[in-house]
Amino acid sequence: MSQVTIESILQEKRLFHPSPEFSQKARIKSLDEYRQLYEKAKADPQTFWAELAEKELHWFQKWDTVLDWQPPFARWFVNGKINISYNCLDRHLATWRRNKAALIWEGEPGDSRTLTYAQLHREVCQFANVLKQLGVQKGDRVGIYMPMIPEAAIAMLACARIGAPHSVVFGGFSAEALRDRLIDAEAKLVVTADGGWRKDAIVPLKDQVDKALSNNTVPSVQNVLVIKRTGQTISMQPGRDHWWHDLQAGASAHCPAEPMDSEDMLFILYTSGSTGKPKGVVHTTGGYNLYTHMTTQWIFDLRDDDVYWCTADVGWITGHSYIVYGPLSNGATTLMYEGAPRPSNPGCFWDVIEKYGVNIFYTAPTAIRAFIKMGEHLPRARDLSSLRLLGTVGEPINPEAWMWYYKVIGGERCPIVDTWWQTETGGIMITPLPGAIPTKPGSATLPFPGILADVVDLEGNSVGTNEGGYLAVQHPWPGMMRTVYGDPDRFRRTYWEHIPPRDGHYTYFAGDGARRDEDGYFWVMGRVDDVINVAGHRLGTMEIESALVSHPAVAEAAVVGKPDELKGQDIVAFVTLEGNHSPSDALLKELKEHVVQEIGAIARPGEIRFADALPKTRSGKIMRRLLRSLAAGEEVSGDVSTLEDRSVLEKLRQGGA
Ligand code: 7RM
Repeated sequence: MSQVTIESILQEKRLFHPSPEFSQKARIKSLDEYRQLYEKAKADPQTFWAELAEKELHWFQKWDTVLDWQPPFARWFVNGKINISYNCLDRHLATWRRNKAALIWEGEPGDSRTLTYAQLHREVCQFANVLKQLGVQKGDRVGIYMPMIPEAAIAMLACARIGAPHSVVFGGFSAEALRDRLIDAEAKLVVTADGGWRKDAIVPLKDQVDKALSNNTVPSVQNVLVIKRTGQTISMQPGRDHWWHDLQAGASAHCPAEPMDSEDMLFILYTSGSTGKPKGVVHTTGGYNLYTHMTTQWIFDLRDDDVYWCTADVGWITGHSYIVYGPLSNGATTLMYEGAPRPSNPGCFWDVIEKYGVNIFYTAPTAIRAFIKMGEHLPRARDLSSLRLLGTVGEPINPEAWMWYYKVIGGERCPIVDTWWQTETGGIMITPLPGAIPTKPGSATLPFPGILADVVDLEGNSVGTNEGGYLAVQHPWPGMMRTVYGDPDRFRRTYWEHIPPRDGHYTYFAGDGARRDEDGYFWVMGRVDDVINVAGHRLGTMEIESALVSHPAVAEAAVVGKPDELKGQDIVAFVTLEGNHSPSDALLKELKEHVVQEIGAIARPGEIRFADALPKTRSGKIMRRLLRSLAAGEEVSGDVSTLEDRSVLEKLRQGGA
């Protein structure tokens, strides 16, 4: 894979226009229309968002102030009363959509299920009543640790319905990682399943929950609600653990949606940063509902007869915003898939597209690169002619992968929306509007209306055309995170103080490097902090280092990312050992396994290198820049004058064990 470099970007001149046919039918039909919207929103963001909020969402009570901005704390639609579960379900029931498919689920192995809006509403109400029966009240946090089954979405919507913020933990995280998150969120109840299917094997989710809760380390958790999925034997702790199907049987399907304050917390979602433990990103109700609603509608150009498929897991923000809330708020048909491409079924994605006639397909560059490797013959063997729009998210897409996606999957007829955004932003920020904005392979193009994105230096000044800088946002937007759960100070430090505020004017620092070309198009280069993006999964180097150091054999660890053809980046760990341990293949394996135990399989280091010492500055800081070059197999360039002991570098270059 070619790396995303300044040179490759400057060379990329190809421009792809949407077909006139696509543009004519699109929600936003031309570059002019986009520019008008953008200028309108820029001139008066509050009126722009207020008009959409009024027109597009149901409110129990209208707000009295559109935006209260006490930097860096924003409140949108102040004193408005709204419920996102109502907007995703109830309001569609009074229309012809009542019996429209809301959720199509394709499970493993070969299971499937379709829920209409009326059926989904019914199950969500029952689930909400069961939560209440188990003592969950408005404001209580609920942990959700689930496979990709309809009940994951049902649980989220049920929490939203009664005003209990959810905190979904990706089912691939370990018991330790789950425990940390449940403790931080002080969850009162956990929703899980006996197991989930993952690549021909069962993930024992309930066992992990038992482990996470063992020895009463999470005293806040009073009940565990278990969905039967795989049917394997699990242990049920009397009084604490309950089968969903038992309780569902007696649950009423009537449960009015609780009118929530716009700024009531909707969910916490943990994400990795450069320092410390993962942060609990807090999103609230009204602004998030509006932002995910509008971005879904305009970016995916949703029409009522579309089948829309986003391949993310609900454990990530993409699953929250673009499998569940955004599509359902729009009354769309959203597809949820439990499976993943694997050797026994490498063409499964194309089977799903053909089977359901998927029109809109949203996936990650890492998946696209894996498809390329598996071979063109697989998608070519399926009828993909239903597709009319493609999307990518999670990491920069290299132009070759973009071209392959465009040609082989999209048949050169589908626009591609390369969508840049983050857990923190709640929804997509920089993206083509597919009928309006011509695309360039590798560029996320232009900001969504209402988003004042820029590329700046560390003083907050815009940098020149094609100059590198930091991706930043100048004005609050409805979907932005409100705080770090329990740590408002960390919120301020992490996002609002890297670029010093000037005259009370605050700038959001995204943590990505970027540049803008002569057309104003954004080219996102990747993280500028100690976050590694492995196959679209965001991991903090420090988390992995802490996991390694918690092993008795490890004295010190430094983790960096190295370019990887498939995953974008892979994890390389440099490790020094305690005196009584020596490098061996067995220890290497053990350390990798240890990281999996501590965090989850997504954090398994691709490579561990044993070293005598780590390169440090005179003040004792690990010189990651050197390690990154070493990991990538590049010549160590640049200034090494601050390196304390040059012989360390020599030894590392020669390679450890
Ligand atoms: C949605 C999501 C956020 C980080 C972000 C970037 C990277 C995401 C793109 C991208 C280039 C894109 N949330 N990123 N999308 N980089 N082009 N279209 O991924 O919180 O998990 O990660 O992902 O570095 O800061 S996330």
